[in-house]
Amino acid sequence: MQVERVVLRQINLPLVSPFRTSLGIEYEKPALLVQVTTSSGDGWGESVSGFDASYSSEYIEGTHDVMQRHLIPRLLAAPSVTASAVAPLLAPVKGHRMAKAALEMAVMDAELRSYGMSFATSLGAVTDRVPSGVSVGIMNSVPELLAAVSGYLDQGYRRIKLKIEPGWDIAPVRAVRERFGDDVVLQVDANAAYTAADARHLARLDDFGLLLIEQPLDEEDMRGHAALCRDLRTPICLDESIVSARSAADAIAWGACHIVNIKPGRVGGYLEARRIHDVCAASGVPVWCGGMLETGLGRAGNAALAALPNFTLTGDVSASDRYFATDITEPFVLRDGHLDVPGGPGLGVVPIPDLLDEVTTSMQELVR
Ligand code: OSB
Ligand code: MG
Repeated sequence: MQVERVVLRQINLPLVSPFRTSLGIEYEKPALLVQVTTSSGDGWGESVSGFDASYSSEYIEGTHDVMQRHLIPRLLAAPSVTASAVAPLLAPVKGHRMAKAALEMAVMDAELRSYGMSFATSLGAVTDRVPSGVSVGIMNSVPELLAAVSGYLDQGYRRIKLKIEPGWDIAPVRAVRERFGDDVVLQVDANAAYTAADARHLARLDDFGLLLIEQPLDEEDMRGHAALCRDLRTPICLDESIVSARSAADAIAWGACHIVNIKPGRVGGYLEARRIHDVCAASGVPVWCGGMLETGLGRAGNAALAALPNFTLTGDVSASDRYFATDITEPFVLRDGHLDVPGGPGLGVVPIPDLLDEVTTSMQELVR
């Protein structure tokens, strides 16, 4: 299959409520979408890079730039491309995993559609629905947080993740535990807001029966995370630190995590995400699927990934209405606390043209 044309489209979707983390506050969700036209049909991809470079070094304008200058020319010049060939083809360009992930996703969507095969089947899914968790941002007050958590539990979410930072950690976690009880599956995510010197403070979270603490320290602080693994009773999960199957294998070997959050965008695509799943499975390390407030496109792929056998923990794959009043695809809905894994060819969803046009802020076409 040959890539004949790539359309880059930046969109901006308003969020139903602001999402605050230790990294900052987001009112809207930008995304860079990729539409490839190949000799075997079209495919869609979504980059998870954001406005600023706060979560990782990648950001949407940088993603756009490296795609058009360095990555897409390689795709267009290749005599034959398959999803599996995308990463090797783009490997001479260092880094930029979010950009590479979106391009691989689009090629994979086109390829699988041409076979009539779903992402789920192709990746090795073993279920047709996945339990849904929700990531709850930092709020202005504990009562506001309790109201938000109460609403999500009423909707049926199976697991609550609280964003934490210094000054918003022990008290909100205690309040949620006291109000909703020990049966609520509860975890926290610090997005690297602490340092090794905070170990004693973080150990106070051990009182609350948390499933895990996600990325407490800097993404490069492997020794610090290994020390926390030894000193805390609560399991440590890595997000930002895990950028490849190799880094996952290293983190496990160094005792730097008990659990891994897998985000396809962060690790260069669904195929590397599956390799991380496999490495973790071989080491007895459970994984779960993270999220980056994706549109229905990324959500479709994430739901498929989350259906693999070692995704034994509930992911941040929430329903579309947790994020957007109107998604750009048919919305994902919560049924009995689960999302259905799309079973149609490729991602199993496509953007709805009118909805897409409404939120598009710029477009660029590159041809062979
Ligand atoms: O650390 O998991 C994170 C959103 C943006 C950037 C980083 C993170 C998140 C989330 C949201 O927690 C998860 C979701 O998509 O619901
Ligand atoms: Mg995280």
